[in-house]
Amino acid sequence: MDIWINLNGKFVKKKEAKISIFDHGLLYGDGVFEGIRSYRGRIFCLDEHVKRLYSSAHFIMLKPPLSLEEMKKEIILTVRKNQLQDAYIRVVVTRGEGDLGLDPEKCPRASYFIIADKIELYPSEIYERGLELVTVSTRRNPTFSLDPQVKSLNYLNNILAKIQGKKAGCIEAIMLNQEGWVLECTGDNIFIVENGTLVTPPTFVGVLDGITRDVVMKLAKQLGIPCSEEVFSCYRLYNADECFLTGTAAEIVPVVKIDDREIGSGKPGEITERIKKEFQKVTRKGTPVYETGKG
Ligand code: PXG
Repeated sequence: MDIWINLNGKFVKKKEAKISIFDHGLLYGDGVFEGIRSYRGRIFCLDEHVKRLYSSAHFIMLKPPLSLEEMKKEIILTVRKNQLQDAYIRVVVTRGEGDLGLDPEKCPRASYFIIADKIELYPSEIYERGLELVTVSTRRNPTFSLDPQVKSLNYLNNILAKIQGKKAGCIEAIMLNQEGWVLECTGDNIFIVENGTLVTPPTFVGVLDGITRDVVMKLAKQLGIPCSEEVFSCYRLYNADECFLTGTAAEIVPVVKIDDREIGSGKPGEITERIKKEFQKVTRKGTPVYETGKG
């Protein structure tokens, strides 16, 4: 079935949704993006995602061609136009068309597009049995080179790590920083459980301030599970009682083996399962797509 793409505020069919080969988003990765989900016709954490998109854009001095509030409306309209209930939404803002040359001033108009499509989930056995992961040698871009908070169109650092992980037979890979501290995966944050306490790396070591990560920390508080942001090494990772990943696409994924070491019992942990259940409940509380009068 054809899907409708929102290209600069106009709905066009997938086949006709084209951007210039001179767009600096393509030529240089000069742009920003967000990945968002809707559950049962409700967009989860819409405000948080759009805010992060605009913060990423602000950091790279890119002015989206519409306001934050207008962008939220366009996202809602795109999900509605495609009559989706459970969707994966990709919002991209690029520097726009320009001459060759890095200079962003060569691009007079920023461009944006929104894709809302059916969500492709990881196979269910991954959630039931848990993931096996490896740490890879590709280090995460340091904050002083490109702040990992910026969800830029240049994801090559993470793609290189993903390739390494896949070559080792894993669908995700754990990235470290230059000092060897555990950071996150290529598109997911990481948590460990130690003696009943959740531990996740603090954002200052160079991890994305993930929206799912934040939701999980809030859920842990409500459930009375202690949670702390701490820098940790592979030693603590291998010896944790439990481990799981968080991300918009993946939600909560148990991890049962890392670098050939079993984590805890080698099965998805009890606290991981509790968090997963609670997370599924909160995803029902997103912004409704079909109830408001807009559009
Ligand atoms: N770390 C990184 C580096 C990410 O890119 C996350 C953690 C999780 O953050 P959220 O806010 O989603 O909880 C991300 C974001 C995809 C895709 O299409 C997903 C992300 C990035 C790029 C592509 O699956 N996840």
